[in-house]
Amino acid sequence: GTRHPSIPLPADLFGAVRGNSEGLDLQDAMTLEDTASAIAARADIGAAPADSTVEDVRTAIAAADAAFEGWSRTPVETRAAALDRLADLLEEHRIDLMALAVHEAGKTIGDALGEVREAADFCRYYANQARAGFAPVVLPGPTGESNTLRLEGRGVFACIAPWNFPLAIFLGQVTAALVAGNSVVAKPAPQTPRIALRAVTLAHQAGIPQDVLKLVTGGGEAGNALTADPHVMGVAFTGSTATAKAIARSLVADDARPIVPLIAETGGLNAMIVDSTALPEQVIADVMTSAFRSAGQRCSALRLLVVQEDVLDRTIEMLKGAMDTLVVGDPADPRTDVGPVIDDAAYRKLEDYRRTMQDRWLHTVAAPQGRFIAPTAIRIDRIEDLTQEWFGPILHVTTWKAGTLDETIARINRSGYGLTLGLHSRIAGRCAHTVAAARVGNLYVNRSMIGAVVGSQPFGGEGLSGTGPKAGGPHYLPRFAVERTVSIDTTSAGGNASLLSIE
Ligand code: UN1
Repeated sequence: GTRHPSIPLPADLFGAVRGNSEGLDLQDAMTLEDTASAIAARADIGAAPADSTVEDVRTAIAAADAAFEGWSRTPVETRAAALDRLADLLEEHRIDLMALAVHEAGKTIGDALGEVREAADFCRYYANQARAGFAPVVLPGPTGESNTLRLEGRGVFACIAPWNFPLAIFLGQVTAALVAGNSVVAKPAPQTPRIALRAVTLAHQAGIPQDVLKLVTGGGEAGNALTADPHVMGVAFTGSTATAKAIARSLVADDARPIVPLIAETGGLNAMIVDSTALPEQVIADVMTSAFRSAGQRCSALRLLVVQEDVLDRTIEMLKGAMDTLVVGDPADPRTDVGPVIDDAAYRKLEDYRRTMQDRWLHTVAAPQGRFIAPTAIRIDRIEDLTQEWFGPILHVTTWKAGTLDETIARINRSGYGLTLGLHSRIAGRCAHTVAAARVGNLYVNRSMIGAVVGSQPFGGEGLSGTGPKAGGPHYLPRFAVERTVSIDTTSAGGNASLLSIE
């Protein structure tokens, strides 16, 4: 029969993890087999820390509040150097961290390595951004005046992270807030407290004072206590759109409370448009990665493949062949492509939906017993038939007709989400046109739609997908800070230069 393209084999997957970290070359340090057996040997991850009570959350906020002033006055270089040390520690302890990503979050080994790399990349990127952007700027001004613009921390920042990037997104939020001069109370998702605890321990080891970074654990109750507290001066949140809206409401509920920023990165209904000029093998490889890697548990993941009608049959044939090569199972096994979904509730929800749609299945594959959702492609008639984000390895497929590209993009935009969009086409004008018409934060042309690289592909959406600014981009850090302009009349003080050095 025909040889169908598949997603990369684990060995390639392992090597293909991208990042811009200048540190250790993790590939050379250990073979995949050595890494896998070291991770297997760490299967016992112990009990999860107990959930924080509302009182614990209050105590943590009070400690962070008291520590803020001192940290805020700590030179930017000192704060940045702590992040660089943390990046080094993450690399040094990568096997322990990867083991937690595998055994606590169900990540495959390739994804677990990506976690460590991305977390280290965030540390180094924000450290350098702060060095470049947080020095006071002397502005040109009227003669006889000195004008200086400074960026300073806001106070206690709450960082609320998701379970799907329990190290990278968790530390991305935390390190941005810290290097900008805030103290932080961080809450990981209730599914992944161990890896967060390990990350916070390493951050303290790297020189972040104990009270400058506090960890609280738990679900909605702890989260509410955190965001409703009037001492919290800003929130960074990644998770569901519904929770982001609830947080936004809690931030404005108290009339006496300062107006504080919410940086939210939420869900998506991400589509990929494929036209009849696209390279079929490339399309299939990119669809497989985008829809099924990480068991579809990325907010960037492909949910809706929109194929030009005349290449639909060929695309489905090739997709089926590629799906048949997927290995679903134990994430600690280096051959696995698709691991489990995060918990029983997620499994039930996805499996019920998958079963409900059985008469619309284009294809599904074998999956072992347990919390595994079999990767499945589902035929839908119209773009509008996909009305919610199914956070798992479930791909929807529909069509568009030649001559309706504008309308197709408009219909995709009308979902209200605006996170990622893919386009596969070899018509140059079509790419330019899509770039102009798409309303998404990340548009990917002739490539996969996941795996945004820190510093190169600032990540985040608009509309129901979040507020921005984009993580791993040049505008992220300033949102964690207040801007203060100091203007001094240097003539009335007799030109006394000592007035200009503000203590
Ligand atoms: C998310 O799933 O919350 O581009 C974010 C990516 C990741 C970000 C996903 N860097 O796939």
